[in-house]
Amino acid sequence: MTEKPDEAPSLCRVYEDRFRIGAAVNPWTLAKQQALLRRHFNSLTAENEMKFERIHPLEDRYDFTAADALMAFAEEGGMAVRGHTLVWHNQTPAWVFKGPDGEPVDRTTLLGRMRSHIHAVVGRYKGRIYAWDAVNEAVADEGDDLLRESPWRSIAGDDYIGKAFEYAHEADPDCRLFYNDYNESFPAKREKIYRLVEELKRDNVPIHGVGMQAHWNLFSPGLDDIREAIERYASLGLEIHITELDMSVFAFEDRRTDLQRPTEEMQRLQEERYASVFALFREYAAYIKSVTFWGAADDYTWLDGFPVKGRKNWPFLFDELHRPKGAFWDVLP
Ligand code: HAH
Repeated sequence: MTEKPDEAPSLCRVYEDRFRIGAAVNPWTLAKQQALLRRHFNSLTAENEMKFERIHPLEDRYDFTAADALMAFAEEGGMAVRGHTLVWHNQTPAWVFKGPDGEPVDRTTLLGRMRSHIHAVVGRYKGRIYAWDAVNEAVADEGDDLLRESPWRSIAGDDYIGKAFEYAHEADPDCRLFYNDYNESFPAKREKIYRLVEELKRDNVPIHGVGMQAHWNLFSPGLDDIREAIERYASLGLEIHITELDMSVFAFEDRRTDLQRPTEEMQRLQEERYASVFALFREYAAYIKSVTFWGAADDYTWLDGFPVKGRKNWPFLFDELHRPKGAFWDVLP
């Protein structure tokens, strides 16, 4: 594909009748990628700045500085904001689960803390955040257990999930609330996520959507599995958001660290993959209302540190200098 940076259409504009195009940002990318973000994205998500540990590091201390700055950037540019995340087993400070004696608190105390946190955060941005990941990654990857072990679960019980949705719904009844997870397209995990969400719906929990993280790579998951996952989640009568899309150039088991740039073969495969997943997103645009990348351009990605520390990755549609890659042209409708 030839690159035509000057003629590149705005990605969010060409998709505006179908779904929002989002990017996860942090204070560094918000500064460095300003022009790119303004031109191609109409939704923003905080990569870290709205997580529990950042916003509420101590019981009596909230810090909204970075989150407010993101909101201001988005609102100045007429961009929407997608919230991430309220209740998760990671990036949650230890104080949440402990009493003054250092011992685990009881269920009532923990649910009270969850409710205060959710009311403070969701309430602060009421009417300004169109969707929140109310609960992130609660399903177990392996084994027969539906839910993963976590202090939320061991202290509050399995219905901590429903409670998170309830509290968020009290704080902003118009906000769309999502259950968000990874490996969402692998059949075994897909069925667990399906069961969880089906149970939540049966219990009249205010859940409005499933977030498919979509941390994918050049080889996996297969297109048929992605399609099947979309259909399965859509069959619950819920909205679908693609919440954390990136297309790693490495297979998950590939731990090589010697590449200075993506190979020609990687670029070709990435173009094909992006073309086919966006064709799929267009096909299911009646259900998919938002497609957020977990970053914007190849100069910054969390994949530079995961799963191999310090290994560069190139997972996006824009290169390290913010120029549209071949894959950019291939996702246009
Ligand atoms: C996501 N987890 C998280 O939702 C997001 O908040 C974080 O910034 C990056 C990725 C994906 C994930 C994980 O946490 C553990 C294993 C595999 C994938």
